[in-house]
Amino acid sequence: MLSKKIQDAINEQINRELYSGYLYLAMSAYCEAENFPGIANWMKVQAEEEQEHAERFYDFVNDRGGRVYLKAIDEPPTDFGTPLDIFQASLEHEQFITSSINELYALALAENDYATQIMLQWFISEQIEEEKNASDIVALLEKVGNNVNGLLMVDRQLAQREED
Ligand code: OFO
Repeated sequence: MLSKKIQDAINEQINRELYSGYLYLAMSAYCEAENFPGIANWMKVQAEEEQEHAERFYDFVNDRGGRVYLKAIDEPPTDFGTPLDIFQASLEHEQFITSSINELYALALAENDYATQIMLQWFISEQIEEEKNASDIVALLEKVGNNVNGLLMVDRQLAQREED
C-alpha cells in the first residue's frame, strides 16, 4: 500500500511526464511549421516516450493499490526559436525532471518505501540518458552554428530516430 505522501508525489510526477509529452509534441509541431521535419520526428518520438513514462507511474500506483488522480496539463509554449534554442530548452526541462525524480526518491527513502525506491531506480538511469541525448545534440548544434548545410545534416540525422 502506498502512503498518501508517496501517492500524491507520484500523481504529481504523472502530470509532469504528461506535460513533458505535451511540451515535446508542441516542439514537434513548431519544427514541422519551420520545415525541420527530422527534428519534428525526433520530438514526436520523444513525446511518445514521455507518455510511456507517465503510464509506467500510472501502472505502479494501481499495482500498489493506490489511486491515480489526473490533473490539468499546462499549455506548452508555441514558439521555440532556433534548433539550438529548442534543444537547450529540452535539456533544461530534463534537468528539472531529473531533480523531481531525485526528490521523489528522497521521499521514498524517508518513508521507508522500498518498492517505490526500486521502481524509481529505472527512472534515475533513464534520466541520465534523457539529459545525455539533449546535451549531445546541443553540442552538435553549437558546432554547426548558422551553417545551413550543417543544420540540414543534423535534421536528416534526427529523422532517423525511431520508437524504441
Ligand atoms: Fe520522462 O523523461 Fe523526459 O521529461
